[in-house]
Amino acid sequence: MRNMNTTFVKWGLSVLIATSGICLQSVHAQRELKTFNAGWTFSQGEKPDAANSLSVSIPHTWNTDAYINKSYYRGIGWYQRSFTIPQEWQDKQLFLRFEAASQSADIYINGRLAGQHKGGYTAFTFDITPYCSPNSMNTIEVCVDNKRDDTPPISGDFTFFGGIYRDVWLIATPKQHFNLTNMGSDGIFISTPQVSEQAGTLSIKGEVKNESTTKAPVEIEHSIYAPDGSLIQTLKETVTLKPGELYTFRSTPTPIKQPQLWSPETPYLYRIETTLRDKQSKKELDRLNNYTGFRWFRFDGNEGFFLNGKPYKLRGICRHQDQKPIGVAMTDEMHRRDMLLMKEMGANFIRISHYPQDVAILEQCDKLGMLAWEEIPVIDIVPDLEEYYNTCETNLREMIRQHYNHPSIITWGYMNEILLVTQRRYKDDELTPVLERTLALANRLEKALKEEDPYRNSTMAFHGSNSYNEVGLGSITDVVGWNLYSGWYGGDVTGFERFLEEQHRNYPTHPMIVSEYGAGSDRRLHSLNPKSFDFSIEYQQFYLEHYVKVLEETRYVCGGTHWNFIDFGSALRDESMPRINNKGLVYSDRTPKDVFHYYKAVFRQNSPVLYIASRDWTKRTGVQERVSPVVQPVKLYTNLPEAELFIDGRSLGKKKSENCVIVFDVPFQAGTHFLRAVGIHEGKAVEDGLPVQFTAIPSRLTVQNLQGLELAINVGSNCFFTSDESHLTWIPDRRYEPGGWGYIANEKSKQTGTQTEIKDTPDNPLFQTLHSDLEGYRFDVPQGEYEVELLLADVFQTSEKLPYQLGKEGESISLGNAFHIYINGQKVEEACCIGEEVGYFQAVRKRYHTSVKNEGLQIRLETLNGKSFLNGIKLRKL
Ligand code: GCB
Ligand code: CA
Repeated sequence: MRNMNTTFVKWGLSVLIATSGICLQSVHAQRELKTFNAGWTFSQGEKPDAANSLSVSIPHTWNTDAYINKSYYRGIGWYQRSFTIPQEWQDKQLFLRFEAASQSADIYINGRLAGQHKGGYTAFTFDITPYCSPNSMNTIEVCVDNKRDDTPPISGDFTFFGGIYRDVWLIATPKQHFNLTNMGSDGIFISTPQVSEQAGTLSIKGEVKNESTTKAPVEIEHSIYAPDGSLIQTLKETVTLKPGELYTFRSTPTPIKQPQLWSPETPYLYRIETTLRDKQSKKELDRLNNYTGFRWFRFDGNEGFFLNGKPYKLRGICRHQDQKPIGVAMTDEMHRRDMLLMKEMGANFIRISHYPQDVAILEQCDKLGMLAWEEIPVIDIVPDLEEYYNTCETNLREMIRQHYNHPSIITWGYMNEILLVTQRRYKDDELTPVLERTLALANRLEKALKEEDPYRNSTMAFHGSNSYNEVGLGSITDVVGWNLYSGWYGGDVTGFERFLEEQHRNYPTHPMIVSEYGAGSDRRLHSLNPKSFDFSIEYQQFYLEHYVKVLEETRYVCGGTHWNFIDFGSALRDESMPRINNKGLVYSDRTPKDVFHYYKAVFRQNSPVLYIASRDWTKRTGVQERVSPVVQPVKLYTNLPEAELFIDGRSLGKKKSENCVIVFDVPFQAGTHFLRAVGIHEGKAVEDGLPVQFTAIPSRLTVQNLQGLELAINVGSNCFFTSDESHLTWIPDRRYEPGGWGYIANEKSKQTGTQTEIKDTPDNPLFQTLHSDLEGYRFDVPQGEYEVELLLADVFQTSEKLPYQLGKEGESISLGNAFHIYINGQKVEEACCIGEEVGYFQAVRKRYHTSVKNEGLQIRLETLNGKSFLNGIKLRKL
């Protein structure tokens, strides 16, 4: 492999030079473009409402409410602004380009409909010249609608943010120009039909438009520049354009000898500058720059993926495009930042999921070196609606034409888990027509895809069910993607490799990508005994350490794309962080989770990674037996063969890494400790250091250690939960032992939980886990005055099952739970019936003051009807 750093520097310089060249010339260039983002007003509702409009600038979404409400606003929004046309533009052709408006847009200029577009993720450009008045104020109104059933997506595990959430551009060109209205593309299509180490062929196709009423003799020139900026070839063609003509040109440059191949490690880009000139005067009319790269690739059912003739594991991630709290109204630099982070992590592949994204993403893929799969959002189910099929096809063609020139793209996709909701909603005879229309749409999209782009592959993503093969979807695309969650939504992690083996055995010629795998995690939750669906940081690590190893070791799997790079917005999701799908490798604000560094250690074998994987858990708590240290595991992620860990300068020894993981048993005492890890790479020390604060909770309560102690227990859970609000840690539930404290259970008692959101608390996980039918809780405390706090939420009511909660059933019903609560024999709650009185899935906190003589402190629950339960308990000496 090449030294990445030098390549980067080299590349960086050449682009700098190239771009500054463009800037200088653009003063004289005939095409002018500027953002049209500022100065809009916005109002929500069927009709524009000037009285209730807000000033906004684009990018904009009206759906920041989706971080607060399940029922976020889906409907119509109106954008309005006015503008005048500069004197110099009077004879020009004017275009408005929207990079995206979700999910549909109708554009009115001076009250006349100037264009309509459906699809919330592809760009569109309209010629607005005929609608504008050159000498007076013009108004533009855009009606955007994010509640459409004829536009994909109609279902999916993410928020369908509405609004004009990507840049808008105003473009002025002379009457002769490259075609701007070919499905949102820039009218030039560059491909590399044959590439080898010896030569790379290029094909340039494009369209020129003559808007004038007279004929126009023009010349079209292509200049091809090498990655270092040197000109290597120029091709010229002259043509006389008829009035109104749309002329298609095709050029085949002489093959480039020994091209500098593009790869994630060597992202060499060739620039193709295409210039349109007036034939006589040589005056420049229009000019565009496109970048291409020479690479070839193939997906193989047995041997995996190959890039430029060599086996190449696709080490990837999927990426959504939002960021809490602003939603999808992201700036270009935010998109670019995401790509830099993925690159830093060592990824070489991105699944741009589940829809086309900002061109800033594609540009970064080309420049930084990241292979890409891009797709349209046909998700969960295909409706019975002709207009929907048409929109799907249009959106697919738009995506391909708009991003055609990006060498990073290797495959296009068009369906995700399309049988998931289908099979849940329809059974037997009812299912047949739905399967038929799904197959018909898949075949139609496959055909369109290959018409648009014969040089790339096609892909679909399936959920872990063989039915895709049985109904015939499995053989439509070139590559099959599997979204596999064994060990999360059901089963255990080894179900992952078993599924892959079985598929490979039965369909050995299908090239496979693991298009999704992931587990949720919440920084507030930690466990020494992690379990599936506990949302602890530790379970996500365990799950991913298993999956990544399998992906790395299984040759026939082309690669994987972790779900998802970010914690993303999904308004309908409940779980530990309602409205956020927290399977990210980085938090919403892009702070990396510790597990990001596991990927980094595995993916970046050539640069040393040594990382103490406890940034997500720097404030630890544990239960201490008298004065003995509390031993807790501390993990290192490293690609070094071994490393040593120190606590406060004292060595805990050296350990060998396995699968880029080392776990040390670290003895903690109350207070702040400094952890330091040291390893050796090529004779030089590699280090990492981290302060960890430890809080010790006494296993036996005494007058001394009760001073200032808040003994808080996350009843029903194996997890430590630290509240973001109070910073208090609620420790895992534990059984009472004489002299200590804990729960008293009987054979009916059960630790259980719910994924449903609990209202009126930011501390969802605390209330989502509970212990039912307990005898009670006991604390052997010395005499004194105490405050006892009980946390209660009745979750025994059926909750709606969401389609993407693969395999998870709704909660069991048990209405009318009622129980008495006693503290040291005194009844403090008579027939406590939280569900009926306060509401189900509702957080309740109750505090009681009590005096203890010699008997210790006992909380007892006595069931009257249904179940008794306790979600959390806290004890404090007054
Ligand atoms: C899937 C879906 C994706 C979901 C993901 C999940 O299979 O394709 O859209 O977000 O699972 O987290 O459940
Ligand atoms: Ca709990």
